[in-house]
Order: sequence, then C-alpha cells, then structure tokens
Amino acid sequence: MLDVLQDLQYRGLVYQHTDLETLSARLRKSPLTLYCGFDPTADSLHIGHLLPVLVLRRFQLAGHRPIALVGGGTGLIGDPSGKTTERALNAQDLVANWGQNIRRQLEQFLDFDSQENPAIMADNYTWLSSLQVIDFLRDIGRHFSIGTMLAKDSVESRMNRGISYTEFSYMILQSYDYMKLHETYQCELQIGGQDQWGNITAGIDLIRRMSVNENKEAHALTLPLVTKSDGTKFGKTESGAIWLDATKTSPYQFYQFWLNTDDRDVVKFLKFFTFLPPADIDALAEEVALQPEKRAAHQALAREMTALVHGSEALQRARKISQALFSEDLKELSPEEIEEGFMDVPAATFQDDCLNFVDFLVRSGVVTSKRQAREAIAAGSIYVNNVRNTDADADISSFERIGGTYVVIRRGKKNYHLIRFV
Ligand code: 545
Repeated sequence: MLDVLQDLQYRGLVYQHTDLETLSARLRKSPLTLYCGFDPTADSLHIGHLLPVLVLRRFQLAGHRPIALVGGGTGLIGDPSGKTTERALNAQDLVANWGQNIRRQLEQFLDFDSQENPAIMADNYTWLSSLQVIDFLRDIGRHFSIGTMLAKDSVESRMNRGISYTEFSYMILQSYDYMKLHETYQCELQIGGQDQWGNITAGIDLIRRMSVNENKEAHALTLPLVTKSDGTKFGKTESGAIWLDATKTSPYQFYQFWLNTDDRDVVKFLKFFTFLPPADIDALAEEVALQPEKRAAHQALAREMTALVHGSEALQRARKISQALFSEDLKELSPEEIEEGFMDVPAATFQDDCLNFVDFLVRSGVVTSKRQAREAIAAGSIYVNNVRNTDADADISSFERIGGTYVVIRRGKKNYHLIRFV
C-alpha cells in the first residue's frame, strides 16, 4: 500500500492537519474512510475544486475509501467560509439540479465498482432535510458554544459586515455530517481546502462530545490554496473560470489553459494536479531548468490534465486544434473543431459574400474603418485562414470556407475573428 501521506507531502498538498503521527499510524494500520463535501452553488465544478477531488482519488488509489458528499442540504444554507458577504439563497429546484451535475462530475474521478475499496456517493439532503428543530437544538445545538462559534474565522471575519443566523448555523450542519458519516461509515478523516479548517474541526469536536467514553478518532486535513507566482487568481482567465464541464470550457481551452502555465508554477502544478510519479516530475523539473523553451513540463501538464478530465479522445482533438490553429493546417479542421478552437473569439455571421475585402473587414469587426482596413492589408497584418493576404481588391468569394462554412481572419499576431457564412 502506497504511503499516501508521504506522497501528499512530496506534492506540497498538506496544509493544516490534526496530529500527523496519529493519522499516519492509522493510515498504515488498515484502510480508512474519508470524505470531502461539495455544495451545489453552481452548475459545474471548476478547476479550483479539482484539488480535493483528486486528493480523494489519491487516497483511493492508496487503498482507502473515499466518500464524495454532495451538499444538497448545506447548499440550501450557504457556507460563510471564505466569503466576505452574505450570499443570496438559491431556489430549491436549482440547487437540486446543480447537485445532479456536481454528482456526475465527482463520479468521474472515483471508482465505485472496486472490490476492495469502492467509493461512496452521499448527499446530506438525505439526513439534513428530516432534522426536527426541537431535536436538533436539544441534541446537537447544546454541544456548540457560542463563544467558540464566534471565534471561528468564517464568523469572526463577518461580524462587522454582518452574518445571518442562517449562515452562522452552517458549521453545525457540516459538523453533523461528519458525525453522521463517522457513525454510518466509520469515516475518520475529512479533507477540504484551507477555508474548511474551521468547519472540519467543529465536526471533530462534535464527534468527541457525542461519544463520551469511546474516545473515537477523527482527523482533519486541509490543502493549500493554489496560488500563482504572478499574483493573479488561479483558474481564471479573461474569459472567466475554467470549468470542468466541456460545454462551458471546451477541452481545447482547457488544454490551452494548462499549456500557458507560468514557468515558475509548472512544477508545482504537476505535483498538485497530476498522477505522474515523483521520478517523472523531478525529471520534468530538470528539463524546465535546463531547456525551458522546449516546454516539456507544460506539455506534460496539459496532456495529463486534459486526459484526466476530458478523456484521451478529447485530448487528441485539443492537440490537433492547437497545432492547426497557428498554422496553415487550419483548413484541415472540421467545422466542430473550428468552433471548439474559436469558442472565445469574436464571431460574425454573413448572409452573402457580395462584399469586397475592405468592407468585409469592417463589417466583421476586425477593423473599425475602411481606412484602417486598407492600411492593415497594405501592412501585411491581415491573414485569411492563417495565410497573409495583401490584396485589398481580393474577392472574398475566393476565400476557402473551412468545412464549407468558416473563414478565420487574423489581424496581427493573435487577434482572431471567426466568420461564419450561411
Ligand atoms: C458541505 C457539507 C459537508 C462538508 C463540506 C461541505 C461543503 C463546504 C464548502 N466547500 C466548497 C464548495 O464549493 C462549491 C463546489 C461546487 C460548485 O463550502 N462547506 O462546496 C469547496 N469545496 C472544495 C474545497 C474548497 C471549498 O467543495 O474544500 O476549499 C475549494 O477548494 O471551498 O459535510
């Protein structure tokens, strides 16, 4: 059995934790059950949520049993952790729908059919929705001290801006979950991002208080926040978050996102996100240091991540699009591949082609005036399907339509416009 803690430490994935000696000894003894929760606060996970999902997978690969918990109940309340303002409450049917999506995404990363240690999927709506308020306050509420609750970061940081009783109560629900999973599945470890430390330790306290004589083990482990060396937020681009849902972020965009990782971050991300063994990562680290221009580590990262999240076929397509996009091979792409590759560039639709080149550039938004169009063409900065075109009198009906439909106009190095003819 692989020593999962040692692997997590090599990868820099251990942030806060309860006693590591005890946890490490416990992990060596026999398979352990652990969980991480995900509230349906959006219709998809994004790469910011990926880290804990992959850590669940690391534990499972090491022989332990992961529980993926969908917060169908807690998602109706709203965790104040890491949030500076009160959140709007989402409608019940919306949260239920989002919960289905999140569940399907989580399923993809864990093995539910394993003989030895199958993963478990749970939804806290199952038990939270049937809690009775009198029982809840008498049996659970009495174990929570207001002083301790106020001192938690998630509450303390909101005392000035304000926090409702709804969000204030959130930690009790998450604590109750941990206790429930501890009782039902002997779950002994909860993991999460560093924003979850307060909630996880509140759960450990509850487990201890509710089992006076049994002295039960329960652990907490948080993962570091993913930071970038340029100081900008991880997982965001100009066009928004990088989602795991292929209809929100195409596999090509996903692939490009990882490929564009800063040299200073690439080794860290290989450790955090991939399942490549340390020896391979160390070899790639050496390549980055010696031959950064080869970008071997970036390519490995983009390949591993795209295959992991979208599968090997999507990876092949993303690589094909990447290669074609910056060359004359553009014409070899199918209409679907063109759409995937140019999902976030300005697009225009033309009914007919009774236009000259200059008008065409203005109408499609590539330039803002005829004069600008003529200058750009003369300067050689206009490319049609990645081929430079300096003929202002060109007949646009002569431009090759990729897949019978698309013409790709580029101005300068990377200012792309997608033109669709109907
Ligand atoms: C609920 C009930 C539990 C245990 C945990 C929870 C959820 C937890 C929480 N987690 C965050 C989250 O984000 C939305 C994901 C889906 C769109 O709020 N109270 O639900 C994030 N979490 C993963 C990491 C996190 C955290 O899912 O822990 O730190 C992000 O990396 O913010 O019994």
